[in-house]
Amino acid sequence: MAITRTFSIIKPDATRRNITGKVNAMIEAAGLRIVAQKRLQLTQAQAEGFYAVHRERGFFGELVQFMISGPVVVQVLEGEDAVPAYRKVMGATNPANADAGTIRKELAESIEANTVHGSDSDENAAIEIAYFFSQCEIVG
Ligand code: RTP
Ligand code: MG
Repeated sequence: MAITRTFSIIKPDATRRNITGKVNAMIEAAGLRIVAQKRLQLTQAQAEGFYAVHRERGFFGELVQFMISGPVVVQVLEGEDAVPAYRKVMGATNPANADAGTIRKELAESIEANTVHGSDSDENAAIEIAYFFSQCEIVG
């Protein structure tokens, strides 16, 4: 296994409920290191650009509105096989289907307000990290 990076967003449902620390504690307990982090209010254009792959899906408009409904925390996580490691601790997209002990099972409100985003491949992680962070903001 190799030390790699993934990109994470703590979504507006979590900032609204003031539970970003709980999410970070679960990330760190899973052995991942937060090597970059900042709180942002996404613009509609930023959210649409970030989720461009979902443009044709029925939930795109609602997803974008949700993602700009409050602040988010964007993060770079580092660890052994970080992409699958983070998806494991996130749990299934729909919290109703997520395993016990995962972030979405323990904290998420619904399939949309599901508390966190995590990259789905190393290739997309690199693209998503570059969308929000410059090299000098990431301290491994
Ligand atoms: P994410 O990209 O946020 O890490 O989540 P994911 O891979 O588990 O899910 P994905 O299929 O990429 O969907 C992106 C986000 O869109 C919202 N969603 N809503 N209403 C719906 O049926 C629906 N399906 C997906 C979720 O917020 C999901 O995280
Ligand atoms: Mg996804």
